[in-house]
Amino acid sequence: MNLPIAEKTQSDKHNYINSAVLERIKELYNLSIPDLIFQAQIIHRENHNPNKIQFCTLSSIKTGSCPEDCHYCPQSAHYKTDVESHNLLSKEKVLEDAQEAKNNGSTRFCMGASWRNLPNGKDFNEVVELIKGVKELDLEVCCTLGMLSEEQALKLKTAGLHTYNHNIDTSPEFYDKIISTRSFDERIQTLQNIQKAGIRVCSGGIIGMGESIEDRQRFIAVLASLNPQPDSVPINALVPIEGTPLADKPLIDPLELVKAVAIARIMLPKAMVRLSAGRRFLSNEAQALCFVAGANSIHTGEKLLTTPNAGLNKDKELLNKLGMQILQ
Ligand code: SAM
Ligand code: DTB
Ligand code: SF4
Repeated sequence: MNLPIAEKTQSDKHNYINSAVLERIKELYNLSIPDLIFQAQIIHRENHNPNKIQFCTLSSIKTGSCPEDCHYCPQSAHYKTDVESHNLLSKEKVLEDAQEAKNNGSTRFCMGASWRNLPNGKDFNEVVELIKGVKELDLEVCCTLGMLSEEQALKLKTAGLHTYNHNIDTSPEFYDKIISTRSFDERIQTLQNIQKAGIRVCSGGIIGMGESIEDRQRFIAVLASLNPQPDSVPINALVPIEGTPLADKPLIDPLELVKAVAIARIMLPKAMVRLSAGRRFLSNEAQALCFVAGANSIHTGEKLLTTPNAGLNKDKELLNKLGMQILQ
């Protein structure tokens, strides 16, 4: 049984996790990859078309100078990285990019901003206009703008926002080693605000930041214990960025990513499982294995938010080789 988010208190981190869910995840972790993928395929085929992948395009509508200290992030003002900061982009530019994303097969357009929390006033009003404009292009509109109050969430819902991305990033226990400026509880609070407003929740995290296997298990267990479960789960592989505290972390073993995808698929059967950052470092074969394990969405385009991505042509070629199609 899932626990409602509201019942989880600040004082007990373990409260985020349903113990039966965690036990099941531990069992799954002990399976061989063939056995794990077999189980994931059963669930995947019961809930999704196994030959279709959703294309989602990201756009960094406000970049850099972020007051948060997320150790992985090139946009944090705490670290010296190559990212060029800019304020909120114009509506013309964003809608042009959204139209291009649509022309290239994306059905979802996700606008990201490097805010601690979405400011009220001029920027808020401009974001509302962006949401309305992207929705008019008949795209699913997603935003990831930092923390959100319930009141703000309601206004964004009215503007036509389909989904909001806000990641828990890792286990509650490892979280404090990665971010000090905003707590795990605050992240959960934002997820609750989004969900209460009737906006779909997209929440996932990053593998490869130096977390233990147990942290990975607990990270997926938190997501799977949320009630309702998130509609979409992005699984990022850390992209080590020069200048950030995680710059020297080695790239994750792709099979660890396959495992995380398969377990997310089994534990969150209805969710879109999105293969996100770090995909460019995966071979075609590793990506194929992730799709077989239940990933059914990718972030496509030449760029993620600030870092290079696999690129549209490569993605189309890959789906072609695999005999798979873009989900329309
Ligand atoms: N500022 C907003 C926030 O933090 O919610 C939205 C943008 S933020 C860049 C979205 C997510 O991208 C983060 O939560 C993190 O999971 C992921 N991300 C950022 N930098 C990354 C990196 N170097 N490697 C992998 N994932 C990363
Ligand atoms: C998510 O979990 N991954 C995407 C999306 N949500 C917004 C962002 C990945 C960012 C990777 C680093 C960058 O390009 O700046
Ligand atoms: Fe800011 Fe988001 Fe980057 Fe954290 S992940 S530093 S909140 S842009």
